[in-house]
Amino acid sequence: MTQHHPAERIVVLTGAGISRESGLETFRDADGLWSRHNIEDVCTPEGFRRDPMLVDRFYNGRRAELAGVQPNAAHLALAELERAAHDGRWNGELLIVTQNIDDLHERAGSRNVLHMHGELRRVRCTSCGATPEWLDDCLPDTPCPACHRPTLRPDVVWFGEVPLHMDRIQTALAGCDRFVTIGTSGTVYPAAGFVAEVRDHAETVDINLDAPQIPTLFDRTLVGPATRMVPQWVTELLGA
Ligand code: BV8
Repeated sequence: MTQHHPAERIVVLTGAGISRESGLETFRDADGLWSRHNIEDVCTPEGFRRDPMLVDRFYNGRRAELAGVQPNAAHLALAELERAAHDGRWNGELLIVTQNIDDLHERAGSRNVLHMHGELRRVRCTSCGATPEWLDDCLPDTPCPACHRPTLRPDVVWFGEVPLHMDRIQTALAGCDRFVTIGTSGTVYPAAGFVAEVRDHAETVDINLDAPQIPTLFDRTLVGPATRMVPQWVTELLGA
């Protein structure tokens, strides 16, 4: 069986900005989530211990919002690129590493997606470890469907917690030829540190509404809304 050698392996890192035009808020934009919520209260394990109802309500609100939005042209363009690899129209390989907890990449048709900060559509039982899919509200006294104890929490990675799939991500970063960040402010680590890890062996591209704070980190920067820039970048890639 001949080993498939893709001409190029691309890792895309997405952040809240790719979902902005679907109607989901970002964190650090002026109208973002952190303008109305205190990170320490809703995005740390200490905050959850202190006031689980406040945290559950924060995630219940975002989960409910998810039901009312659709993937946008940027999510769809990335799904098209993965399909082109699958159909042999592009001799490459694509992995999406997302900091987002929404499911818009999957709903756009992407399969090869790693949610390093977890998923809004799942909860996790701190007693038995079950991570059932969860589309409704979850409250501090909601019983776990597996062990029936009231010990469910959002299945997301809070500040101070270890991001998910880091070994698979590090392997993909070490072997990639192109690293593209889309809609991320590059403030949260370890995701924000990925570009520095790949600069010596991969072409680095930043796609963002604003020019990056440290432009020298990227070989190329495409400035504009994701729904315009990502389809343009994919068309250019497939046309090459
Ligand atoms: C860890 C939960 C150890 C789910 C989130 C000091 C120095 C360095 C690091 C640290 C430090 N002190 C503490 C740390 C560690 C800390 C950290 O990085 N803190 C920062 C704030 C300094 N990190 C951690 O604790 C992480 N864990 O380090 O463990 C470890 C490390 C390595 C290996 C093993 C163990 C855990 C971090 C995860 C925290 N959880 N979310 C949820 O509620 O969603 S973080 C949160 O921020 C989201 O996940 C979000 O995705 C993420 C990053 O934000 P962005 O996605 O970039 O969104 P943002 O609003 O910031 O930016 C939006 C961008 O889109 C903007 O640039 C905007 O211009 C652009 N945009 C807007 N509209 C559009 C657009 N672009 C294109 N088109 C548009 N239309």
